[in-house]
Amino acid sequence: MLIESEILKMLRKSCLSFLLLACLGGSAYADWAFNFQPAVAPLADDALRIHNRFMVLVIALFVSTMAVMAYSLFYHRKDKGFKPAIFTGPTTPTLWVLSALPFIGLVFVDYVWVGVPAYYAAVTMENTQEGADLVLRVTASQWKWQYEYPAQGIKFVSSLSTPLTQIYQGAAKGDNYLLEVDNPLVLPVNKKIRILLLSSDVMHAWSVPAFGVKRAAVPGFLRETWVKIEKEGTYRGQCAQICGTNHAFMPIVVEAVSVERFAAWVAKKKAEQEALTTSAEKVWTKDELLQHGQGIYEKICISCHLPGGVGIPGVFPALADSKIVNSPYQDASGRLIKDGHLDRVLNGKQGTAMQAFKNTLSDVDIAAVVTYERNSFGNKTGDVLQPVLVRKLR
Ligand code: HEC
Ligand SMILES: [Cu+2]
Repeated sequence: MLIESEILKMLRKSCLSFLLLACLGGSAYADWAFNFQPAVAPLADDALRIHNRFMVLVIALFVSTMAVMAYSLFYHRKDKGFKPAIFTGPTTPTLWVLSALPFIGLVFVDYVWVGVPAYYAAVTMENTQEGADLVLRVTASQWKWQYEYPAQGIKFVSSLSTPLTQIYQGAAKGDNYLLEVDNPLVLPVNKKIRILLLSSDVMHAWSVPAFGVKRAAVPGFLRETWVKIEKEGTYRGQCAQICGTNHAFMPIVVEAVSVERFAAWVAKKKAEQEALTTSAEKVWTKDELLQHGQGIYEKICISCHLPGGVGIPGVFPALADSKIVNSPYQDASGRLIKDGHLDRVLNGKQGTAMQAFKNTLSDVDIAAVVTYERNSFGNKTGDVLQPVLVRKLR
């Protein structure tokens, strides 16, 4: 690997000097990085190694063929009186050998140096189950990730936390612009993590370059991949499959921590979830619900229904003055009204971008956001939906 990295280093240097000479005064030198993110997992090591070998081969071929061509063009040119030989392929045994040798050599080098490792890398990539210490279920949806640890009984949603002002209103951009989330995924280092990938709407892809992991989540299929993170740290990725207007707004943040810190995090997360269950049982005041609901709206619903609930005519309906939002969600006998407000939020609308939120939002979240919508944007139903009722009707 020494030669490969030396060559890459040289390449980087020459690219840099060229850039510097061409346009820069030297100030941007330190910011300019080339090559992949450092690999912190076996799959990324493999991918990087094979990629580098390919690069070495391709560059060697490019340089040698171009050199022969340039030499021939220059020294065998017509104005030097050079008479071209006319033949269309090897005619003598010597020529046959000279043609066959590079071919065989190339096939051999390709096969042994790149093909065999690539084969093993591909097999390793698919070996998701053997020796797995932990199972993680990832469900993609427009435009967020839901992470679930079935054995630990933990489930949460992770979505973009970059303020909208930075995106739309020209506020100064943070260091991790569009690469930051509210609830990062937390994983232990040096454990094999089997990742099950699902999608609840369209195709997405879970991709973290430092792990060498990039796998599409396809609706109706269960896809798998795995990772074993070898170094503690924060790693960032993004959805890597164009999945709609806010495709750029579903980043992935992974905190890789020691096994002990992971255990502590699991305990904390479980306690939080239990607190959530108890808080769903109490009676909430209207103000509490409105405040919490506004938070949920601004985090999740605003990307489609927009600030002020104005929507985009013909694409995302306005919630301001919406018939559904301003009509009851429950009939006289206390049953959920089909296509009513609560039903729409719980169950979504099949075949549209309005997804079912019953699996990703808690009773409190749903009660709050529905109450908020019914009493905001000029809507004045005045009613309050309690979390206990959501639990009963969901
Ligand atoms: C991915 C885009 C998207 C997101 C995010 C989204 N919605 Fe919707 N929503 C839609 C679409 C599209 C419809 C229209 C569905 C249809 O054709 O009836 C809709 C319809 C609705 C309606 C019915 C309005 C009407 O008059 O038809 C309500 C209520 C609603 N959404 C609430 C919410 C809430 C609450 C959230 C956040 C928890 C949310 N939506 C998040 C796309 C979205
Ligand atoms: Cu996506």
